[in-house]
Amino acid sequence: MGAVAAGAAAVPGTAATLGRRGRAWADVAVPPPFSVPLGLPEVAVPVRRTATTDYYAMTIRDSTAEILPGVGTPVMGYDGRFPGPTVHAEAGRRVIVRQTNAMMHETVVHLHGGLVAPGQDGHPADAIAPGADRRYVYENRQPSATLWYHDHSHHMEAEMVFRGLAGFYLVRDPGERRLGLPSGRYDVPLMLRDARFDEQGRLVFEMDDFRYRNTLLVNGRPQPYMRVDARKYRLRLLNGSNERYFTLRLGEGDGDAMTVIASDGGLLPAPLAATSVTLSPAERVDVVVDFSRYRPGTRLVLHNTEGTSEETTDVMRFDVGRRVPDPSRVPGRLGRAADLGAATLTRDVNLNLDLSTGRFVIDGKTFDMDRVDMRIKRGETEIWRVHNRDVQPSVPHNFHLHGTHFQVLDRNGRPVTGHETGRKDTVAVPVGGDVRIKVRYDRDLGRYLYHCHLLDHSSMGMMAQAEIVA
Ligand SMILES: [Cu+2]
Repeated sequence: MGAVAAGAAAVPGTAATLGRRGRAWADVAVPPPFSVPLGLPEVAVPVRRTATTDYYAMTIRDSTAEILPGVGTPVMGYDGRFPGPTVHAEAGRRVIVRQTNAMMHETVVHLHGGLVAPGQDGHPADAIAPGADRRYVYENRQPSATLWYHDHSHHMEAEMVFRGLAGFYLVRDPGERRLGLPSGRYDVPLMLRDARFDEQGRLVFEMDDFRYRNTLLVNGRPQPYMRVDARKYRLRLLNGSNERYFTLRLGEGDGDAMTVIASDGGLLPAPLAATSVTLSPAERVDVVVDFSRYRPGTRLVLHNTEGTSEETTDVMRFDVGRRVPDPSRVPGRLGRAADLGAATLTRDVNLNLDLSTGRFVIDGKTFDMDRVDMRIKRGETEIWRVHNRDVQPSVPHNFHLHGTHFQVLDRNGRPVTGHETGRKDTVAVPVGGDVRIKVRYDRDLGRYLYHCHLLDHSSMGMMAQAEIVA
C-alpha cells in the first residue's frame, strides 16, 4: 500500500509538489547556488588498445565523494566516481569493458542508447554477483551519439543509480568530426539530476520520494558555475534524475537562443533553433550555445522552468569570459533522418499505477524476467501507441526501449517538434494521453527490455520485455 500512498502524491514535474520542502532537508550542507565550480567526469583510460578494440577495466564499488563542499558523501560508483568515468568510443571500433563488482550487492550494467546484442545489454537476469566480474562487448555500430551507462539491477536500479551508478559513454565518428562542431574542451557533457541529503550530507533514498530530492546536481556538484570562453560550446545535456523533469532555458525571460543539434540517437538531420528543451528522465539533447553573443563578464543562468523554488529552478550558471578565436561551426546539414518507413502492425502499450494492488504495471503486469510480453519480427516496422492511464492520481511516465532507436510520430495527436523529431530511445508520455512511436529492430534476435524510465517506477515493476524473432 505504500506505493499507492506515494502514487497519490506522486506528481514529479508539477508545481504542486516539487520543492515544497525547500532546503530544510539539507540546511547544514548545501552551499548557495553558483558557489561551486563545475567539474567534469574523469575520462576513462583504456588498459589496452589493439587494432580493433579498446579494453577498459572498471571496479564498481562503494566510495566517498565530495559532492557538497567539505562533506564526504557515501556513494556507489564506477571506479568509485560520482558520476562514473566518461568512456570515449569511436563508431565501428569495439569497446570491451570488464566490470568487477566490489560491492555487497548484485549489479548489472546497461549501456543506455547502445545498439548492443541482448547478451551485452545488461538484462537484470545477467547480474554480476558480489566479487564477480563480467565483460561487456560494445561493437559501437551506430553513429555518433551521447549515451550513458547505468545500473539496471532487478528492483534496485532506482536506488543504485540514485547513489551514483551512472556515467557518460560518448560515441564519435569521422562524419561528425568533418562537420566542425565545437569539440575538445568546448564539447562538454552535463549530467543533470536531483538528490536528497540528510543533515550529515548523506544521500537519502526512499522509493518515489522525489518531492524531497531538491538539491540539483550537475556532474555531481550542487548548482555549479562554469567559466566559459566567449565562443561556441557543444553542451551534452543528460537528465540523469530518477523522476524529475527538466525544462531548460538559458538566461532570463523567455530564454536565449540555443541550437539543438542532437537527440538520444545522435545528430538531427539539421540544426533547430530553440529557446527551451524539455528532458524527461534519461533523455539527452546536445545543444550549441554561442557565448560570443554575450559581453565578457556576463553571468547566464541555466533555468529549469519546472522548478518551483530557487533550489529547483537554478540549475547552473555560465560565467562568460574572454573572446577567443572560434573555428567551429554548425553546418545546415548534420545527420540522417529518423524515418523508419511504413508500418505493418500497430500495438497499444498501457502504463499505469494499479490502485487495487499499488503496483506500477505495463499492460496490467509487473515485470517478470521469465515472461516474454511481446514478440516482434525483426526488420518489420511497427507503430506503438503508448498510453499513460494515470489521470487520478496523476502520475507522469516516460517510455524507454532497449536495443533500438525509435521515431516519435505524435503526442496526443500532435506531431512532435525539436529534438523529439530525431532518433530517440526515451520519450515522455503525458498524463491521460498517449505518444505514438515507430519501432523497428534490425539486428540481433533475443530479449530486450522496455520500461518507464522514472526509475522508481521501473524498480517497482513498470517494465516488460520483447523478444525479437526472425
Ligand atoms: Cu513511470
